[in-house]
This record gives sequence, C-alpha cells and structure tokens, in this order.
Amino acid sequence: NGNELAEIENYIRANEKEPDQQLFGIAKDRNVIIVSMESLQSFVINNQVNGQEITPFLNDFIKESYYFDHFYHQTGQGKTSDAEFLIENSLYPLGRGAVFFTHATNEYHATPEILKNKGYYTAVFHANNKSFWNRDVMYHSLGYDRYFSLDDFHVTEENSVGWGLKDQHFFEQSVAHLKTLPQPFYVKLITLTNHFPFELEEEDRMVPEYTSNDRTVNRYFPTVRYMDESLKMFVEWLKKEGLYENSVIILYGDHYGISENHNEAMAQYLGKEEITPVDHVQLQRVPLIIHIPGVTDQHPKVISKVAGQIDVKPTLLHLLGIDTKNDIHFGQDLFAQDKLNLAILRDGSFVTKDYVYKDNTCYDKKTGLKTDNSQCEPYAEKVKQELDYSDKIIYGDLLRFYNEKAENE
Ligand code: GP9
Ligand code: MN
Repeated sequence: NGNELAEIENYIRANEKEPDQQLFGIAKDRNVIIVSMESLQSFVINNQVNGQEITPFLNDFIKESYYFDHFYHQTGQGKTSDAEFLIENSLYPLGRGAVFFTHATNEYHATPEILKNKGYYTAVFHANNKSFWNRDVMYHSLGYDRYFSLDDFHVTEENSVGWGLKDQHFFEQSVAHLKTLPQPFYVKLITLTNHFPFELEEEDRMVPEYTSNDRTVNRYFPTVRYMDESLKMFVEWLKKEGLYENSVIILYGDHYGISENHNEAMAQYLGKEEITPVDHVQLQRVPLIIHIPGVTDQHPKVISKVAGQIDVKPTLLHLLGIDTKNDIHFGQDLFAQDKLNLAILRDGSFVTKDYVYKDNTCYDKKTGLKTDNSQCEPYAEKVKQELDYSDKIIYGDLLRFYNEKAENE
C-alpha cells in the first residue's frame, strides 16, 4: 500500500548521490540511441583469439567514450528482457520468472515515458516476433510510441542466420526507419546474431573459431566479431544520415553468453587452472559504453567503479539535464563523486571494491580466496533490503500510488 511505498521512498532518498555538476545536462535535448548487445561479456574487450582482435571497433570506440570496465549485468531468468527492465526502470528484475511476462501491466515510470513527457518520440527496434518476451504488452507500459518488430523488417533466408535477421541488415534497415522519426527521439535497438548457439556462415566469419573441445565457446568469438563489425557500420550510417552529432549513444551488454557449464574451456581461454567463484562473478561483467560526440571524444575515460545495469537510468537522465529527485529507482548516477562501489546480482551475490560475496561466502577479490564473512557483512544487509524493496514494488504494483501522488502535486 501507500505506507509501504513511503518506507521504500525514504530508503531511496537516503541512497541518492548528488550528480556531477559538469556533466548534468551536457546532452540536453539530444537524441538518445541505446543498443542492447546480445550476450556480450567484457572479457572479449581488448582481447584476442588466434592473435586477432575480437572487438576492434569497440576497442577504438572506447577510446572516444566513457567506458565502464567494472559494470555487471544483474539479470535473472528474463535474460534480454531483464536487462531492458533494469536499464529503463532502475528496478531489479525478479528472482524467478521474467517480469516482462508476470508484471507487464503494472504502473512503471520508465525512461521512455519520462522522455515522452518531455517531448521525445520513443521507439524500439528488434527483429523478432513482437510477442517474444511479451514485449508488445510491456513496451506499452514502459512508454514506447512505436515498436518496430519482425513485421517491420525485410527478412529473407539470405539475410538471416540462427535466431533471425543478421545484425548488419538489422542496423541498416533500422537506420532507414530512424531517418523518418521525429526528433529528438529516444530509441533502443536490440541485436540478435550473437545469441546462443552462436551460428554464423563461413562468409561472415572475420576471426576463426577458438580451438577447444567446447563448441559453444569456440563459436562465440566469430559471432562477437560479427556483431562488432555491424556496430561499426551502424555508427557510420548514423554519421552519413546526420543522426550522429546530436545524439548520445549508449551500448551495453545484456547478460553473459557463456554459462558456467563451459568453465573448462573458459579456463583454457583465460589461461587459468580453473574458474573460481570470484572468476565466475567477474565473468558477469558486461561492457557499458557512453559516447557523447563532441564531449567524450575530447576527454575519453575508463571508469572502474563497481556498477551495474541498475545505474543507467539516473545516469542518462542527469546527462539529459532531467532531475530525478522524485523518481523511484535503486541505481546511482555513475558519475556521482560518491557513487557506491557496489553491484548486486540477482541471485543475491554482490561485488564491492574489495570483496565478492557468493553462496553465503565472502571472498577477497584480489586473491580469490575465502575471507571472514564479517568483511562482507556491512553490505549483506543492504543487499537483501534493496532486493526486497524492489520486489515489493513489483509484486504490489506500488508505483500506482507513486503516480497518483505525482499527479496530485
Ligand atoms: C529474443 C532476444 C534474445 O528476442 O532478445 O533473448 P534472450 O534469450 O537473450 O533473452
Ligand atoms: Mn539476450
């Protein structure tokens, strides 16, 4: 009920950090272009397979961007859709099931809705059946004006592989639609080619497969490389169409691509004897790149604060000069001086500057060894509390009361 929300609101207000004044509003009124990069994990960035770069485009792009190298995915069973939920609501997805299915008609106060109320046109692009992950219903609740789904793309046998339309064609056709949208726009594009089981035709392979007895791990590298090349072309097309300069571009990895069933081959690739619990948690890092033409190309930065997908919403809103003092969210502005070094994973694991907590055990991050649980205890209570509050908001549809309140003000 409303009282429950008041308690949660107190917690949230106490958690809030003052945004960086230099960056607040630096991207005001710009178009926002967000790309969800399928199954992209951070370990491939600036790394090689058979002596060749796996992500040459992203490696260069990072040099003209803010790049977060200790950024964790926080998804559960809802995979891509959980990542979307985190990025746009700054609430945690659920511990079981996919919130896109179970609570799609809740009241939300997501970034697309907030920007729509500020005069933005909002659209999402994904070349899959519109009801996959219940997106057609959920996108309405999140405040999208338009969902360009499978029906809006020209998909043939030649331009598809695996799950469907190949990323390069997806971006090419999406840009043709983008050109027709009113500006400023907020758009999200969701890639697909780098999806398990990582199928790719010979002609699209720009790096060889890795060599191990794990075919999934082997195949991951060429599809990542293919997605990287597609992203490069996307940015070129944006430039060509005059959609680049006045935009802010955010690229994020949605969740892991290589599960722990493949630890043996991963250990081989990373040159380790085994994948320890700390290694496993570190492998949950996904790239986050924030690119602001005219700003980040002048002063690129690698930011190593521990952070997660939950932190994107307040960060983006502040870059656009939008105040979040009345917003209900659990993330913290990534550029806030005193942003906490903390990432809470959906299974209750968490990461701080020095520790990793997993399966009721506290580990020293540097050595990977078990340490006394008291080291993790100062955070453990907060982590439980925060996940519980977020779940309460979703299960109780509590933002109903919040919106009433906002409207009465
Ligand atoms: C499906 C695509 C992939 O539309 O988003 O979904 P995933 O299996 O990664 O959640
Ligand atoms: Mn996915």
